[in-house]
Amino acid sequence: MSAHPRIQSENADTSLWDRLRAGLGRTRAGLTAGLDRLIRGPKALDRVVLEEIEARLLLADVGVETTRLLVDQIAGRLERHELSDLSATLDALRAHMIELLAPVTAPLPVLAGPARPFVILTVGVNGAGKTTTAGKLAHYYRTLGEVVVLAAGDTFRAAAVEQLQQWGQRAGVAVIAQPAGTDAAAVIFDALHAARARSAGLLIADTAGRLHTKRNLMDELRKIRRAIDKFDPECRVETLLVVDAGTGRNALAQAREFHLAAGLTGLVITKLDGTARGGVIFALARELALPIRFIGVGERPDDLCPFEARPFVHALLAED
Ligand SMILES: Nc1nc2c(ncn2[C@@H]2O[C@H](COP(=O)(O)OP(=O)(O)O)[C@@H](O)[C@H]2O)c(=O)[nH]1
Ligand SMILES: [Mg+2]
Repeated sequence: MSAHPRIQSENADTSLWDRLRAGLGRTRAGLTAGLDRLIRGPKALDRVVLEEIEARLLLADVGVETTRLLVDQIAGRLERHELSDLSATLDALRAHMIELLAPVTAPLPVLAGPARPFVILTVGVNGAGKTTTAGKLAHYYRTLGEVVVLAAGDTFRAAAVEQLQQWGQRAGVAVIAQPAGTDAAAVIFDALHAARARSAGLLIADTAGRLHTKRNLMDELRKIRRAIDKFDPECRVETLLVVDAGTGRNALAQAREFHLAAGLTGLVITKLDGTARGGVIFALARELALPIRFIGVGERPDDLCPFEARPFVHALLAED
């Protein structure tokens, strides 16, 4: 099992922490920029500040219910005069946010048996970042010392296969592919044999998100699962839904549908760097209760962070 590098703490100057912090910059700015100007002089915090925080949480797509939950907890403490200034208020908010995200903090254990690779399937709608995430994951686990094989399971366009091959080259990982139009389940079945032949501990399979109907898409995912079972019913499979944070509440609807059809085991939330609406992670955590395995904070191989509640929240609500 690979040991995940831990994001030490908000104080440690690790590159992982830097990327996380940079990646969350837009959401952080939306949540915190100029908040201190609302509090003038020795005047204590009041309802106005709380309303401002509430509005900002909503704008960041934290969601109505989750925002209410967070704000109510802060309001109670304000009334009891437990929070003397903005700093204390943000501390309290962070603590409640960490509580919300702690249950979905669960690093992905890559447990491969003898001659039986662990399988990661990236699934999700077109453009969510599946292929990019498959490539980043290959890089990530390769850096941890795993032998990794990539499978080009998006067989709809030649360009999708080429995109994954480029990622394979960058990561120094073999890519098993067949010409566009081949059955995806057959490609993945092939790739499983290739992984076994290379004693690979991990097979990461990309899939298509653009089948003409939802039904076709879900049938295809089931067919892929059957191919893996046929290879070895004891194979452990992580079905990772890749969702684009910028799609806001839509991410929730997608996740529910994919969960029903494909039985998700984890989430990757991508493009947090490109949005001020990174708060959607709280709604996803509360409403789906699925482990958030990784977050995407850019387009480079290193722009993938294992998800951990505490550093995430500290990067999100840092006082600049
Ligand atoms: N900024 C940013 N761009 C990303 C991230 N993940 C993916 N992308 C970009 O999103 C676009 C779609 O990604 P792709 O992997 O092709 O999506 P797919 O259709 O789900 O396979 C590409 O231009 C990627 O470079 C991310 O975390 N941050
Ligand atoms: Mg793709």
